[in-house]
Amino acid sequence: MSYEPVVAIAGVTGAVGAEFIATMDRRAFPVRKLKALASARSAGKTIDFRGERIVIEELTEKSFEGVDIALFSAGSGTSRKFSPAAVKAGAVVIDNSSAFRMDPNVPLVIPEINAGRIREHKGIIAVPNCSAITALVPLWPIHKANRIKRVILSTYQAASGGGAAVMQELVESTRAHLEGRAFQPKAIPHPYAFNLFSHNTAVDPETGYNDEETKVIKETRKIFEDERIAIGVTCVRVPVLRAHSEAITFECERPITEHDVRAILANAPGVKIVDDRAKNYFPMPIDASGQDDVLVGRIRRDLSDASGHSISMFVSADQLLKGAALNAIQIAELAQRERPWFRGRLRPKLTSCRHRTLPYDNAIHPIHSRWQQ
Ligand code: NAP
Ligand code: 2RA
Repeated sequence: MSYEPVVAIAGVTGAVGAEFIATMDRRAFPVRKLKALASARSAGKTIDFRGERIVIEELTEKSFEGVDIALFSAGSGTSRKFSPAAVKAGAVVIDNSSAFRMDPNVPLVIPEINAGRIREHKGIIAVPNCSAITALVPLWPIHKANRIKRVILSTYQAASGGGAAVMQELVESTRAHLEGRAFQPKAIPHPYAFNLFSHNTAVDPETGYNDEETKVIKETRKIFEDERIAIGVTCVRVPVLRAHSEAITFECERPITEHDVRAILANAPGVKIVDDRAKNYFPMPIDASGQDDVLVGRIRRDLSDASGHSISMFVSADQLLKGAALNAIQIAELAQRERPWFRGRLRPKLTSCRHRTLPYDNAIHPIHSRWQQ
């Protein structure tokens, strides 16, 4: 008999929450029962899931009785406050916020890179920052083939990265601008229509780096398990509704050509090459939106490095999907498939499976082919 978990979504009314529902449906993720959780503001509203109308409940510490998998996407404060109760109730928390990412006891997982880390969880598995995921899915197979010493990346981050309210602000401020009306910014601190601005997270007065940039640097080192990798990041919010893009230049330990990179990425899980010089057709957020892969193009030699160790490229990915909901559901699929590694109710089976080899023990592992179908 197949195992069907009880799933709770904390933040079901948000931009990521809506994609949890859509992604579970699209991938036919087995769900015995869905608990829809949000703030008191949304309690009593309903969502539709697989033909059923589900009433949204206020998230409280009592929300997790009988829950196997708790998908959190309601801000880091909410994750910090309620995840312990979910873990105590026996659920595995898959958290999209930054609350636990750098906790040494919490695996920080991009399944295409380090799926095996899931086995080490103590109740919480963290989904990395979406700008980090977008860069690291294509950089990892290159790093495996020829260690990357240094990365410089600049982001072009969509409104959707800031949540439903920021998307709405982009639409409303653009409409107001076109109609010649004044618009008072509410969700972000700057005018958004026909503008861009440095990422709207706090800036460290000492270093000049904002929180988003610091997350990319720290999380890359944790996921790659490489503290020596040198990273320079500039994060910028652009007036694109959905899907982040990034200009990335990287330097490898040994010489590397654009042909090497294309050959590596041609078979890389979660990557699609979009690189048509003749048609000047490269990754665009409009093409990245609503699909699972990180689109990679403009693969070319970095002319500023005469040694031939450096490559530049441009990528786009739907950060609501691969940067958040899809990555979380991929983790849930692995955890569900390997459910003896769960805690709580499923813990009794753990002992008998402790020494079993998982299918994803190698860095690039066989189950990727199934994800790509
Ligand atoms: P959003 O559209 O603003 O949605 C926020 C959600 O959190 C809503 O469902 C909201 O419920 C709920 N919420 C807020 N405060 C709550 C509380 N005290 N108790 C219970 N629920 C509460 O934001 P989002 O873009 O979906 O992002 C949510 C989380 O995912 C954040 O931690 C964000 O950093 C992370 N994340 C987002 C992205 C992205 O691309 N957007 C990518 C990676 C990670 P109400 O509707 O009831 O207020
Ligand atoms: C952003 N990284 O785009 C975030 C998603 N929460 O702001």
